[in-house]
Amino acid sequence: MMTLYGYWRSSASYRVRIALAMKGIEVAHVPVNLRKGEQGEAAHFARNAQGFVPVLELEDSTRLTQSLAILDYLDAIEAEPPLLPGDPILRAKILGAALTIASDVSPIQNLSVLKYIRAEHGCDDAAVTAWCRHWIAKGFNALEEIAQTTETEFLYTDRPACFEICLIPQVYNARRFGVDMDAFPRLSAMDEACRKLPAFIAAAPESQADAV
Ligand SMILES: N[C@@H](CCC(=O)N[C@@H](CS)C(=O)NCC(=O)O)C(=O)O
Repeated sequence: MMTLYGYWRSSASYRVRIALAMKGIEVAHVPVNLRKGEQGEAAHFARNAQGFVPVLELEDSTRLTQSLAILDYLDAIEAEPPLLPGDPILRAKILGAALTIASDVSPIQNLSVLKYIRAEHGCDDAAVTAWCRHWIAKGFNALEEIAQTTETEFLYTDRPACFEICLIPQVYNARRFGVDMDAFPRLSAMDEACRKLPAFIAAAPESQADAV
């Protein structure tokens, strides 16, 4: 069995958990407690030189990092349901929207980034919250604009794909930081629909054994 090193509230771990559940792949879950700083311990750096979760360890001990690369691996070993379609243009559009979250929005709220702006730039709780809200809303504004032009239930498809796997964990974070989701009706509808599906329920932070 493969092992997923993750954290219940980590959005990148949440993405991988959704993909695993959608594909019906069972893994062993090993928590790395980010609040306690376990990602900075030597044991975890040996798994991921960046000190991030998630890490997917294969049966032969090969370790994969970066959630979107892990999703790509899971699509390669288990085709159904596909996380990205075969059509090259649709594929690029879905991946582009997913990367808007995974590359442009999510990293700016990383625990290490927030610790840095607190320690080096004197940001207090209010400033950190304002920072997170600003960058999430900026990304969501662009995605909502795209979503207003498509007629599918989800962004470009009628079932959740790679984009929604990135969106739902980011909406979870948006709520934590008090982003007004009423400003994003299409994204909110996708979030509501996904969170009713068994794979998304199983992968949700509150369903994890290490949730506190
Ligand atoms: N681009 C990476 C991001 C991974 C990442 O940022 N993980 C966060 C949790 S969501 C983390 O481990 N943070 C620990 C820290 O910032 O110290 C991916 O998609 O896997």
